Amino acid sequence: TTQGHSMTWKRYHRYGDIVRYLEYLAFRYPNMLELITIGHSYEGQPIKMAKVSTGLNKDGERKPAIWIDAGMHGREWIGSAVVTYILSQLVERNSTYSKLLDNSDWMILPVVNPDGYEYSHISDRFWRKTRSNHVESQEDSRYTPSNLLQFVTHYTRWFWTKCEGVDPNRNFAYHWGEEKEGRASSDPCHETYSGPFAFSEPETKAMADYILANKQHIRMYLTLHSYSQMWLLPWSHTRTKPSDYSDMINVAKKAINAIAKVHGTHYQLGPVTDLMYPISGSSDDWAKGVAGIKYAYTVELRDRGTYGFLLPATQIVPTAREIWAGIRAIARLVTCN
Ligand code: ING
Ligand code: ZN
Repeated sequence: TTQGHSMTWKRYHRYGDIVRYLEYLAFRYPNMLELITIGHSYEGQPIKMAKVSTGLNKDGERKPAIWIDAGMHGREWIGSAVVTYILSQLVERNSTYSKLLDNSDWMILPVVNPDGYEYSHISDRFWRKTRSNHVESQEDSRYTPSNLLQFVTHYTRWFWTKCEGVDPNRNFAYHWGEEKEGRASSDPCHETYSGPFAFSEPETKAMADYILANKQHIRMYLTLHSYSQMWLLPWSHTRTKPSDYSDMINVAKKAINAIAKVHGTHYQLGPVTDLMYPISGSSDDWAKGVAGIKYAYTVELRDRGTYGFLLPATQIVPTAREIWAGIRAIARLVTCN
């Protein structure tokens, strides 16, 4: 096309289109956008993060940054569409957002799990996990005369169920692998398999390494999921509240109020333990508990179940507009010293 990329926000795009758009932005706006390959997926795809910055602040220091990731779960396409929309606003409409960019840097990772994202486009629309294989290395997958039964059972189960992959949002190294009453499983064939060990997945490891190396600059951690329209805050692994819980709630309230003003969309606010169930090894808990980022949130985007993961593409722009309004409403609050 004449515009140099194929992103439309009128349909959902494959990972290749998203990467080409990031490359286009890096080429077209080299003074604002740096494209960083933070690692590679299990299947070898590059994991690309866009860092948006208009340079040092007036005191010659790096500006406080806001991190946003999406596409941790394959089937949750809306998140990646929303963050690329946010990127397009920040970068291609930078004069509108010059005040915002004077005070903050942005680190935007559109697809944390490119293997799962692509698999959900090509093979299984409802694929959630990564695409690694931790089962073949298990003992019962090798035949010996004494384990014939286990061997046959193993491969029968392997054939009929979806045992590949790990749930990235159970794979972070903070209270990892605690099953409790919650939804994290040690069964590789389960949707919420937490992996053989924390950060077993190259995708979560790459993200965590990058965040740790830059944690002193990051003031807010946002991870976009879908669906159910909720603005969730830590802790996710326990019903205990963080000591600065009221600060976190106050900021989040401003976000959901700003969201509601755009199209009247209502987002519920609370810890995931109240609104859903306790979960161990999630990225928001890790961002707060290990990386020490005070404002760490998981946002569950549209809708509330009418279409669920199959959210029509006509809702990309409305969803993106309201979420961008919500994030802008709190960006200044979290970045002023
Ligand atoms: N939901 C999240 C999940 O990973 C969640 C819910 C929120 C977990 C916050 C942990 C922390 O299960 C989706 N849709 O993935
Ligand atoms: Zn998710």
